Amino acid sequence: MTSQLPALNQWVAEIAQLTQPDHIHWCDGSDAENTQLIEQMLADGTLLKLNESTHPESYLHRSHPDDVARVEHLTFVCTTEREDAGPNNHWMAPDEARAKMRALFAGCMKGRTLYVVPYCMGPIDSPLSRCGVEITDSPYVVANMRIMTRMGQAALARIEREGQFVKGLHSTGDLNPERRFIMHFPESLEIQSFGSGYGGNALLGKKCHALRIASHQARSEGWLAEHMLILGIENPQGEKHYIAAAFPSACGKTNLAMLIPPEGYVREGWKITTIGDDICWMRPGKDGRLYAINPEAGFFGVAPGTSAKSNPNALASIQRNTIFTNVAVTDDNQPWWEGLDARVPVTDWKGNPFNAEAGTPAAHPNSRFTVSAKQCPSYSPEAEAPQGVPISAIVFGGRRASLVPLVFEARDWTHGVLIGAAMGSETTAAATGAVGVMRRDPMAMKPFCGYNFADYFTHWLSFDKAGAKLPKIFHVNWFRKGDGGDFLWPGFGDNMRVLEWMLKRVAGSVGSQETPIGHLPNPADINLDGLELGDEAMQKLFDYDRAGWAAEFASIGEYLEEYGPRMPEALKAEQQRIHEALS
Ligand code: TSX
Ligand code: MN
Repeated sequence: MTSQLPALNQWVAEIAQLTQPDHIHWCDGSDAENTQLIEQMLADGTLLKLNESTHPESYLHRSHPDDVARVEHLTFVCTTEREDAGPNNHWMAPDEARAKMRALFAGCMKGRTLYVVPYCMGPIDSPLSRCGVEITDSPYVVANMRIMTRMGQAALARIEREGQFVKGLHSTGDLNPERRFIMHFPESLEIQSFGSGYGGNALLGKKCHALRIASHQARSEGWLAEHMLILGIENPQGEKHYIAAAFPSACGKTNLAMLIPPEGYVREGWKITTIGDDICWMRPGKDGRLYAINPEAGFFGVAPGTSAKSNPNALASIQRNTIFTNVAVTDDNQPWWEGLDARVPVTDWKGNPFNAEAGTPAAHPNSRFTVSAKQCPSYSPEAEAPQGVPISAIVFGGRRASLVPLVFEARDWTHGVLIGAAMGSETTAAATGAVGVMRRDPMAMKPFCGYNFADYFTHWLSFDKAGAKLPKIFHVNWFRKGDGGDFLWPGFGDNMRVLEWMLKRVAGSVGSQETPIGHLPNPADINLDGLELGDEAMQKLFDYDRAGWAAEFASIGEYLEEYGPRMPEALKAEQQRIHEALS
């Protein structure tokens, strides 16, 4: 098979010439094709079938033990000018990168099948969507791309119509970490990934396309490609609002996207719906508001910590038609991970007998589930709307044991951009090993912005122009601890109370305490019915420490200096204004 687009046929022929596959398969995305691929992967051990009665049509994949996460030190943005990639990216000259990758790809598909995977990021009929084609030699990648994107015939038809697509080339190679690179060429809309089969490195539609390449494209076309969940809130009057939120890893983005409100809220008729849990593309509409789509079609979620308590909607989603990667297995062949329940698994993520005494986790801390968003009970029909959903509030957040209050609101757009640029989070054991160290991660985009952060902040500021009806910007912290070391806020479903306050602020129906760091809630304006917060919680969650914030703003100033002379003056001025107001 070939396509009706000569440029695509030519590219596939060129890559086949370079990589020398035994077979070429153009993916149509059909059920029959998927069934055939799954059977093949079961036969060669790439997939293991899980318990059919508890988890119908679900499979376990065990990756190479050295290939379990994204590899930031091997991820490059290859722009002509080094400065365009910025200090936030590793850079390599495009010619040098191409030569390096060409040598790796030469002959790498001998004995393998080359799959041509056409995909669409976003609803197939949305003007906000963008298409790509991934060439890969991994049937596991094909099966995951089928869940995570609109993959196959319909995407190919759109690509043939538009004539433009992101070219993604991927091979697992020999999985040698010494021969592993993830290269991005934003100027020519190309991605080349070699030597890893892991999600973020291999499912090129996700981080590589929908964030790194798309952020670059978004800048030149006047939109935003962000690392944000999107959720819908419906109040008892039936009014719907949409919120986009960015958090660094380990802050529970997927949990917030699928939040179940406290009982009292449900009884009154409040509803939360899920549009997306990871990526948000937004563009100003004719009315000046920002309209958002989720470019993905599925969830590639972290398994550990997912339970009936932390996220019932996620757990319900993954009872069938799910690909699990690097989880443990129980004696009756069910997937298991730390934090799921009290059972003890028999096999660890590497396939070895699990030894509970050894003190190492049974599931890999970065083990994952891949599942269609349509299986999520809270999935919103609006997620398929071609025009997207209008965003009423943008939320930034981080994991901060001290200083940062539960919620505050930016004074205006520029202040909000500064709050996003200054975002920070404390590391957890799962991420690094060093626990509790504050890392700044502007807009949760540090690993994903495909161009210079200084230019990125300038781009964000540019949305504040005549006729714009921009969302309000908030900052939240679910992770404030008391002097005794306990979390002061119950979090999870109770975060609904904070979301409700945001909507009241959007409606203009409540006031606030004005402080140099922004608008803090009057505690009486947040519904705390049914919660028992002590004096320490009330004080620390709803007040701010002036001296502590003065030190924080000094640190923010130093941090922003790192992005050099391209930093927008307006952002530096905003930092200085607040720093002075605090001293
Ligand atoms: O996801 C979380 N959210 C957002 C939920 C919508 N987590 C888990 C983070 C790891 C991914 C949270 N953890 C949240 C939260 O709001 N808050 C906390 C901290 C916390 C942990 C446990 C309790 C309270 C707070 N309480 C008990 O375990 C009883
Ligand atoms: Mn993410």
